[in-house]
Amino acid sequence: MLITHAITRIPGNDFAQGITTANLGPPVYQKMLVQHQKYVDVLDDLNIQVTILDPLPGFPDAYFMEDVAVMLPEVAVITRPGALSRRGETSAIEPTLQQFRPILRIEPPGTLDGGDVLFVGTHCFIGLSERTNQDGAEQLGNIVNQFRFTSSFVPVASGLHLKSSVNCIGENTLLLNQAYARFVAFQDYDLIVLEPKEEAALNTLWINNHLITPAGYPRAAEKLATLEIPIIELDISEAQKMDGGLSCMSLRFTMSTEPTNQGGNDQ
Ligand code: CIR
Repeated sequence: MLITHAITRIPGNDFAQGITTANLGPPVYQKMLVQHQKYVDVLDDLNIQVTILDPLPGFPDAYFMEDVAVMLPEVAVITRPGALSRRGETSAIEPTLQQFRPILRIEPPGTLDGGDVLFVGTHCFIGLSERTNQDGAEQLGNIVNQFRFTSSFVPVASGLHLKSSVNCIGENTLLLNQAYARFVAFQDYDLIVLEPKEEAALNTLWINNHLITPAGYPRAAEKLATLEIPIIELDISEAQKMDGGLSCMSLRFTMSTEPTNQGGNDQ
């Protein structure tokens, strides 16, 4: 499926106050802005029309757009983020989403972060994590089922979100860690497994027949090269210091009316 649109938000100068468990040193705002702009430039180069929102004061994690909504071909589902400090981000994204899709919502007591939602073709894997609870996962499962997607739940035992540890990087190919490589749920796919010291590269994006991967993981880059599609490496050191990766910094979707066999905001 061709991704035609993305929504990003410029990180605010309070971004270092966001939630983080990473121990990678203090993040630098100017560097963050430069890296974020390069990320937007890459989407632009892939012919994606990027809507760039202003920083959201008081919400230092708000540039991690992926967590606040799940895009289906017919609707946008506004999530209910698991972290209390991020709940208010959802009302801020609503006017922008309304320009593209009718809105549905995850309702209390459900919680759900978009980082826990992985589309592979017409299947939607939903991670049960510290951010996404059973009720939120069931609500999203019911919604995607109404729009022709199947769904299943996957426990998230390590990493922040499901997509910290497994991503779809080809029509039938998953990039995952050693623990998920043993999961029954993933055995129907071609698997590329990364070793623990390169797990940060698991959050690689497959967009418009390109792979966008974080810079600095040579073994991962070698394995990705076997897929023989163009690879773009991006330095995202400052987002990584805030527990972020490539997928979280945009909400990606298609406005194409051509029939597709894929959906959701991830391919
Ligand atoms: C958080 O803890 O919510 C942010 N500091 C990082 C969110 C990263 N989002 C993602 O991986 N989808």
